[in-house]
Amino acid sequence: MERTLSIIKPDAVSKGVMGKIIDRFESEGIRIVAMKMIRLTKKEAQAFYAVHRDKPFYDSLTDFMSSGPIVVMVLEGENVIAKNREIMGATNPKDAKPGTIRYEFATDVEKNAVHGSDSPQTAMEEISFFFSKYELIGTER
Ligand code: IDP
Ligand code: MG
Repeated sequence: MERTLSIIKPDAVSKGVMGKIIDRFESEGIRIVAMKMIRLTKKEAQAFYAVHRDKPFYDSLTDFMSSGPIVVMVLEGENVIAKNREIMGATNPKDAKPGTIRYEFATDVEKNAVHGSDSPQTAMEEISFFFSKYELIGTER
């Protein structure tokens, strides 16, 4: 059983498609074991995306990610890291397959509706960036 971090980004929250995105996960049999709505500061967005700090889009991306509320979730299921990436679709919605979340709901390559961890290591780091063990259903304590 695997866990991954999912974020519904500010563009999707402001478009009013939170429920539709959550429905996609539930329809695929993925369990949601933690969820909250928050708004990141610019500094927090910079820390979350630190891996991209040398990219030309870093400043704009972190402005966007701190521009409004987001929904952070922990998804659980078999192979859920890869499965979520598949349901999300390609980073650039122009390359995303029909039926994927980004095909349906993304605005452009930056405002692309959702985030998903890309490996077991980043999933663990990203989950603990947002959640304590008290907020993760089914975590022993
Ligand atoms: P991912 O979200 O599909 O894993 P990453 O390459 O990790 O894609 O990039 C993180 C985020 O940075 C993307 O989801 C998107 O919001 C933004 N981003 C990636 N590439 C570009 C770009 O070329 N221009 C603007 N923003 C980008
Ligand atoms: Mg990524």
